[in-house]
Amino acid sequence: MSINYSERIPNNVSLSDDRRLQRALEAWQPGFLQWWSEMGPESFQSCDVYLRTATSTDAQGWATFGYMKMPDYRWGIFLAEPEPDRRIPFGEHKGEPVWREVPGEHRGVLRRLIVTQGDTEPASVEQQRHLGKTCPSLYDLRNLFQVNVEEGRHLWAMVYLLHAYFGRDGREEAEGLLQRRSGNADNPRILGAFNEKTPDWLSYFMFAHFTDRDGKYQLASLAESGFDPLARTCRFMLTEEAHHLFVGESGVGRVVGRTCQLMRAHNSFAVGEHGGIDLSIIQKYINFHYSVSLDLFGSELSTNAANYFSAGLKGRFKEADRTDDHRLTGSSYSLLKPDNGKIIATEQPALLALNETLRDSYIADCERALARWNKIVKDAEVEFELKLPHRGFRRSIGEFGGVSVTPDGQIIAAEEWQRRKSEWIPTETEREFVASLMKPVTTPGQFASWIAPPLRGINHQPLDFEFVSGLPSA
Ligand code: BYC
Repeated sequence: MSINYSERIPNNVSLSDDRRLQRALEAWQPGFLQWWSEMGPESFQSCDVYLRTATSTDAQGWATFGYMKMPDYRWGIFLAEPEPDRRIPFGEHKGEPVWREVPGEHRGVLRRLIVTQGDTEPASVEQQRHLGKTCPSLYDLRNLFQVNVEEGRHLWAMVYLLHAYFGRDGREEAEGLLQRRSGNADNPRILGAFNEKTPDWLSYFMFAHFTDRDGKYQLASLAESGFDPLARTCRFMLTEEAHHLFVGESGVGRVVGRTCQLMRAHNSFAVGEHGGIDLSIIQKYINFHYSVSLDLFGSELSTNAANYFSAGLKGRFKEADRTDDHRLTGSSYSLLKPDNGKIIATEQPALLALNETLRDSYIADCERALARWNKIVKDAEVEFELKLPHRGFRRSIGEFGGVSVTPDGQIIAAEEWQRRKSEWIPTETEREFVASLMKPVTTPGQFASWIAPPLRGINHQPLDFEFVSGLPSA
């Protein structure tokens, strides 16, 4: 592996041997740094943050911890090591050697997939840029920044592919990734969820849990790709993704834990006056973020997805573990869809239903995490069960788009849904209440009233470790 640590861009893609690519990336880098200073974490750029940096893909290089200022983070390009004699694992080209270069006939589609993936990474940094000012602890602040710099690195990963394999139009797309802005009416990010606001830390933990988890499933599908550079890039990104999901799941779990503790102490479901967030509000946040994230999988029946699969560009989650023919010609899938006011199961070609197949894997994963949150509730001896809403609830994309479905899966009239929506998703008053709790806590070892401390610190550090120092004065 050729890593030249003295380079400005740490990498394991022999960048120093490729002058053309090096020049392209070095030309892009100032724009990236400009974007980071404009759209990255607001007010904290000169703080010292205890960060983990990937300097190589082996176990040691990848867990290097130390203080640094975020703009000095060494955003680098890392691909998982190549698998010798890797074969395309699915689709019409199954069994053929993987592509080391872009197959000409799939160039446009592949570029589009890479751009869509790449677009989410800076978008999430933009969505989260205000959060530092209301952090519930230094531990959480540090985790937020870790996630942010890694999303920046994931952008680098996709830009590397665009620069290295797509020539001039790749370079233009890489520029576009720095131009679009989350929530901007004229030039928004590509996918819906990445134009939503992340106004408070409960939203942030929900986003890191539900929306980053879409990232896990999409990256895992792209990690199967017959275009080997994409597969290897996504494999390495997945190792970073695990920490983001940990931040989300443990963050929500700690809020749930604190709420239950307050409920027990005050013998009441209403913990707002004691500085906690009621379980009923947490449930509404779950409903909101889960439904937004379900839309990210695209339409249930998708010729795009069928084409990606048949062409060998985007596989299924854990493709290799599946025992079918990996081509899906002639297979069917039982798909739920609304029909005349009811939700019915219909047989559909499996090839067309690949987005739904991936959504199924995601939903099963969300169910497992939900069970872990419910265990926190149960262990606290509180009578309450958190639930995931029905997959048709509040959807904008696909078969359920615009259909008024309740969390328990009943189709109702649009007016009734509008009348009752305050039972299911956070009201303005509830959002304002959550916002009112968002007071920064920056004393090492202390945590906001609405969230329990984590079990342990990062990298075996004690909880009162100064995870971020040199904070701006309030
Ligand atoms: N919003 O056949 P359809 C992550 C568009 S998250 C807006 O239904 P397809 C991360 C679609 O583009 C992972 N538009 O869907 C998480 C198409 O447009 P055109 C991101 C949408 O193409 C947290 C039309 O509707 N990675 O990494 O099969 C923090 C019909 O398309 C949406 C990827 O998404 C939507 N929700 O699948 C940081 C992987 N859904 O052609 C990072 C790459 C669909 O009519 N992307 N549309 O203009 C893909 O694989 C596919 O593009 C999708 C959609 C799965 C997103």
